[in-house]
Amino acid sequence: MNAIPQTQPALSAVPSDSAGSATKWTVAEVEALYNLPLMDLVWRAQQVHRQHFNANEIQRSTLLSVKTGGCSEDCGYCSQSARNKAELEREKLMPVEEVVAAAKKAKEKGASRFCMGAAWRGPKDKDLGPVLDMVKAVKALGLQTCVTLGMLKEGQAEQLAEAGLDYYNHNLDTAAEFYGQVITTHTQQDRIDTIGEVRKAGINVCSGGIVGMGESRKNRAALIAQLANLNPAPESVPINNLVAIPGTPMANAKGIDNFEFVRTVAAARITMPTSFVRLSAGREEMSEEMQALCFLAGANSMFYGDKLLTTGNPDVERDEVLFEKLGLQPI
Ligand code: SAM
Ligand code: DTB
Ligand code: SF4
Repeated sequence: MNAIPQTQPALSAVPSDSAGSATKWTVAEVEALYNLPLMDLVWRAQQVHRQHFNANEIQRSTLLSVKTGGCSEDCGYCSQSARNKAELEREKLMPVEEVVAAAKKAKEKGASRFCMGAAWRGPKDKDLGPVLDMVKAVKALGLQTCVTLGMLKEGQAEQLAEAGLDYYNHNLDTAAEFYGQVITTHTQQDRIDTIGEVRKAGINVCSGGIVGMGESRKNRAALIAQLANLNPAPESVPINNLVAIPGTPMANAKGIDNFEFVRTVAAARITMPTSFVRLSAGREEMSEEMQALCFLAGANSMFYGDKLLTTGNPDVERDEVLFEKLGLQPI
């Protein structure tokens, strides 16, 4: 029998100063990854993934919106912006006991991390106290803790660190060049500054973005390069596929092709080899096969639980079936 020739992926896309301590990626280098044939791109992502992780393991985080709606910001994708017209019941900050009850359930169902989200531009000092109590109580259950509260003022990250916070989620969301078309009430630099505060306090950074908002491939590559060039790169990188919510300016966004989403996951994996890449919003609309492709491309984390913040997520039973079919184990 003839040996089947093994084609090697073109290795033109390598980071420009990979000999340096922090690997820097140019936008062109990340675009070159996107331009690889899909099989070669996924093969490369798999190789990188397996150097640093067990490819059969998936980390699971459960989300809870602890303060819903009425946000002052104008993020075009978000149901929780007071400026958007999405149908949503505003809710005050949840009592700590209710948060703890939800965290207990999440732990019983197999989540390892509990992420509490608040629809704020940033927390007022009076709001931070109850959130610190939530962090302490959830941590006491033996769960990793994560919060996403918007922009932090000096000193707030330290208070969160003292309460035992493990992760702070704050996404760069989209490329600097596209940011102003999605959000005008704060800048991407504001977000970078908050990530700096989080780092300074010694909390792990969870930062990623959203695709499918009408951005170009170059914009997507620029976002990935920017995340990878944060020094160090975020420990956790959520890749959200836009959930087009009626009443938001993005309600009729065209979205991106599934394979373009897979390419984005692969580019994140290759450029951030030791980070957890999270298959985030948009999973409810994805087939089992599409999700498996994302795992093959290096995604090794997901939101687990019937709800994201205000929109749906595959229910836990459906996810268990998928894990079983794919032989995936929780971390
Ligand atoms: N207010 C805080 C903030 O903006 O960081 C925390 C909550 S905010 C809803 C968290 C993240 O969810 C956003 O940065 C965005 O990446 C993601 N997100 C929000 N709405 C989304 C949607 N419709 N589709 C996909 N991702 C979304
Ligand atoms: C992240 O990157 N995605 C999560 C979490 N971090 C907070 C939120 C997704 C929200 C999707 C739309 C919604 O449910 O409102
Ligand atoms: Fe507010 Fe965050 Fe939604 Fe923007 S993404 S409107 S900051 S809750």
